[in-house]
Amino acid sequence: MQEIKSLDITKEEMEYLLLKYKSALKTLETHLNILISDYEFKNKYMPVEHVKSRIKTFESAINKLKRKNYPVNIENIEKYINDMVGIRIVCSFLDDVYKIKNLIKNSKFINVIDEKDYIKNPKGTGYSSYHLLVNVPVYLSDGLHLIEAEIQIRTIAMDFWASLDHKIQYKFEQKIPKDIVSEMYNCSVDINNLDNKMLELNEEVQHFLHTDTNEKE
Ligand code: 0O2
Repeated sequence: MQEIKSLDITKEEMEYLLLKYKSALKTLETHLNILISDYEFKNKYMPVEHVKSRIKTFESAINKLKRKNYPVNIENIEKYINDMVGIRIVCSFLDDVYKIKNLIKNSKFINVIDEKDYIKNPKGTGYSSYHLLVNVPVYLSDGLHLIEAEIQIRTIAMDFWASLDHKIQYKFEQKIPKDIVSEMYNCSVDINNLDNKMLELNEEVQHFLHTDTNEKE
């Protein structure tokens, strides 16, 4: 709390910044829900298990600025913390992640400004996920504001690993013992194998259902 005070920002300014972030989150959530429902209707298939969203706390933004060696001030939060608004889309199978990613990229409403495929190129920790950095249009009384947001798309298996990894990181405040880091990496390899196995099984099931229907006709 002390550090938030040192940001030299009035309560009113902070509330207005939060209002912009909350508006961007609502807009993005609504648009994503529409896109996903439309996909389900047209394909008679729901690739998404659940969607989670959050506004990053100012404490967490300050810690991130420090980790990246930027001076801690409100301008740098707006400039360098591009995931103040965050949405996580958790999918069933590996190929669903790419279906959802393409759905968002083809949307006229959401402007994708950057993307990172941590599934094809996992981070050193073993972290796997697909990240899209987007601009969300928010219309306020003084006109259009483009607010950056991060969309993380991953399978339930990847989400299981990342959630537990996040808890471990939090407990050790980033100073995780080396053997735990290495065990977590090994677990991420197991998770990746499981995801591939589940994808194979699903393809087999689809093939079986398809040939079964064709034989009946
Ligand atoms: P939190 O608490 O989840 O919000 P960059 O400047 O682009 O290299 P940046 O902005 O950190 O760095 O982007 P990156 O690497 O794409 O990661 C952004 C988010 O991905 C993180 O946000 C985490 O949510 C998640 N992430 C990245 N690496 C890991 C990891 O090893 N384990 C887990 N559990 N999550 C990870 P924050 O702000 O760091 O954290």
